[in-house]
Amino acid sequence: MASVKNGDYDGIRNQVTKILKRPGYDDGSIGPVLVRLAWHASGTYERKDRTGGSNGAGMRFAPESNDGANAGLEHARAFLDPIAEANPWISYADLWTLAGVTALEAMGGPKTPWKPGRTDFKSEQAAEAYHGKVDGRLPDASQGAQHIRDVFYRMGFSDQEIVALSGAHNLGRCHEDRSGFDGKWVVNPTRFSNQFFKLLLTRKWVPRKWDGPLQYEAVVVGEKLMMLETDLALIKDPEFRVWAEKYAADQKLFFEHFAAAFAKLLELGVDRDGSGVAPLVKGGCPYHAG
Ligand code: DDH
Repeated sequence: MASVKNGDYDGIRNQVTKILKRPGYDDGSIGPVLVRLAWHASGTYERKDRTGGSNGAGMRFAPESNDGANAGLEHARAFLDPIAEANPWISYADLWTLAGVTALEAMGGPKTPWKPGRTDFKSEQAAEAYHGKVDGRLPDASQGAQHIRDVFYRMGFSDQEIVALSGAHNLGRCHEDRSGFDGKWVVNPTRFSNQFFKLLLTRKWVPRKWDGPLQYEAVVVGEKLMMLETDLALIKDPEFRVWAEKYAADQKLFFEHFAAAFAKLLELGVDRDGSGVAPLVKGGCPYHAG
């Protein structure tokens, strides 16, 4: 991998775009798992004490790297390592989040505003001193609306933003050896769209009969699609359902809301100082603390 000039983030975007296609891996693209990496790197945020979030790239260290919810993301990180090694000037925290927005756009999704400035923890001890323990903060797919709200309200998201973000399940698939779940949500999982919401609302979802954890399948010949308990909560809960219906009917609205909520997610806990750098100071940037 060649290097690009210090500060050339478009050059990094190009390098990410070039490695997305990967015949033989899942559905032929590493795009979905890169989006998931950006989300899990950021989704540990706790607004009360301003810990967690993408700054620091704590997932390189235990216990975050060993969190069951992050199983499989070692592949996503490894896919990006050659870019990190060729360009030591970019932080892992910036690279992971930039790769997520780049992959989303390359798969037909909206352009998500993204800013650099994240810095990296130097060690596991530094990560723990700053964040405390962030493992166990990501959502559990076997639970319902209350759990989803507990997790996303903790980060400062609204019901509308929760439903928009959940539309990321237009992409990728579940892997039995990672989460225990199996299958994809939509027919074309490497193309971003509002299909997830359309399928959620129009198919009859029944529990799959298998030895694995509870998940749902639609009984339509020729389609082998799945939903998680947390996905179904988006239509069972009346407030969530209002947004699921709007997004199923209006892809443009979904894209706008998704890009805004995804950008907000990637910014959580990234408190930049006057020079545009987000220092790893306990409790966030001293200028904003309190
Ligand atoms: Fe997700 N997700 N996700 N998800 N997610 C999985 C895969 C992917 C939950 C559980 C799972 C978001 C929200 C939730 C993506 C993006 C996003 C898998 C399967 C599980 C389980 C993992 C595996 O086996 O490899 C739960 C629960 C929630 C919830 O909100 C309650 C959000 C907000 C996003 C986002 O990006 C904004 C993507 C992409 C994937 C596909 C990954 C892949 O490898 O393919």
